[in-house]
Amino acid sequence: MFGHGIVVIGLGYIGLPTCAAIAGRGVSVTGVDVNACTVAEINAGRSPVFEPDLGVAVAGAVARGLLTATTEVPAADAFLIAVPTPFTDDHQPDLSHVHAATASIAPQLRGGEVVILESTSPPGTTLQISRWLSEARPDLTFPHQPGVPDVHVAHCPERVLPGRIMIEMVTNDRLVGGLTPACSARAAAVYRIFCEGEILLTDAASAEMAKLTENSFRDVNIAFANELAAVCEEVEVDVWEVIRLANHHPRVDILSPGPGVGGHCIAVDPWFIVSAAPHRTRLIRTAREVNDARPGSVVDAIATAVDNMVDPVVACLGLAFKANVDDLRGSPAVDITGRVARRLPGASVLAVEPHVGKLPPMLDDIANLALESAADAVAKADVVVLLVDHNQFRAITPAELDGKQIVDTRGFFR
Ligand code: SAJ
Repeated sequence: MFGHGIVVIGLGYIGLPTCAAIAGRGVSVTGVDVNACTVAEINAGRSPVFEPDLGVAVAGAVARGLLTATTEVPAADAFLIAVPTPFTDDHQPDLSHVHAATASIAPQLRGGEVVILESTSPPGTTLQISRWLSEARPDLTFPHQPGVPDVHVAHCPERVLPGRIMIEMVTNDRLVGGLTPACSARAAAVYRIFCEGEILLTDAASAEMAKLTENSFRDVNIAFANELAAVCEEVEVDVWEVIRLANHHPRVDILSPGPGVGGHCIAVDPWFIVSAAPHRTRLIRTAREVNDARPGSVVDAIATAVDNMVDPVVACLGLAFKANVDDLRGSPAVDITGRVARRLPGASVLAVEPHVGKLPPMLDDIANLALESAADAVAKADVVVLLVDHNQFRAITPAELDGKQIVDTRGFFR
């Protein structure tokens, strides 16, 4: 069925593991990326991104000749688009990468292919892809047009959790939303290659909304936890104890407060719902605002902790956007660490991130900020700020923290 191969466009945290999963089942796949360094790394059998078990899967797939990377889109039977869908400064979806990927597929179409959008996208994007393709290829028919289309188009959103991608890629249930039922059937065949979860057939717009809904559900729940944390601080009650107790109720399941919501999914996707229906999304928008306000509250708490100290040393534990990943994109911990160093020029700020060897560019030009090991940073610190609950920080003993001010944004040291 896939004798002319499968092409995956975008070789990041989703596209590359998808390539590895397909190749792992013995099916030939070509990965395409605009970044020539990424392409060269993969062709040398190495994964440019860290994710458990991905490196070994890429090495094996390349060695067996089942995975090749390139910067040019070749002809294929199936095209999967896994490129970023960020938002603009005013929280509007930026579909420029999806548009560019679609434009690069168009010249390769002969008829009979399926084009699948995996990137999380606002409602209507899959239909838009079909329209873009038909503008580029008026000689072919597409599913938004009457009749049997030459090319099928579907949305199959990725739903894997960073840190567990290689497992969830195979075991998660998969939403497959075609612009027509025939599009769904064609796209489902691609996922049957490697997906052991249930394949749920639906229409494209429902699949788009379902994916956005999942991440908004989580964002609203985290905002509730973060608001509770602020209330509990005010009334001097331990929020972690309150949530632990409340979660013993059989129908209550509150998530955890933290320093804010990071990454490139949960902090982004709710805005796609807001932008689709601005006057109907008071709750979803407010949740975003509550979560986005958290880093500022943590910076205030640190400023209060160092008040009256002379030449204080502040250790900020963790820079990643969440525990046990090396991904610093959209991380509240990076934001907080940078803001603390700038707001307290008399303080020495020690950033600790066991997963990176150097400070990220947005932090490396701050004079009073340096990268330090956990043990040394804690030993030198007057104030210890726990930002990310990495397993490595479990090694820090109560004796090491004795006598220091603690700002624990995740209830880690309780
Ligand atoms: N966070 C909290 N409190 C919590 C849980 C998370 O503050 O109780 C914070 C984390 O520290 C992090 C952020 O939220 O900064 C997001 O982390 P996450 O682990 O909840 O989610 P992501 O962004 O790594 O992955 C999510 C997943 N979506 C859901 O769980 C509904 C994943 O399945 C999606 O595939 C992914 O978004 C995506 O790509 O959309």
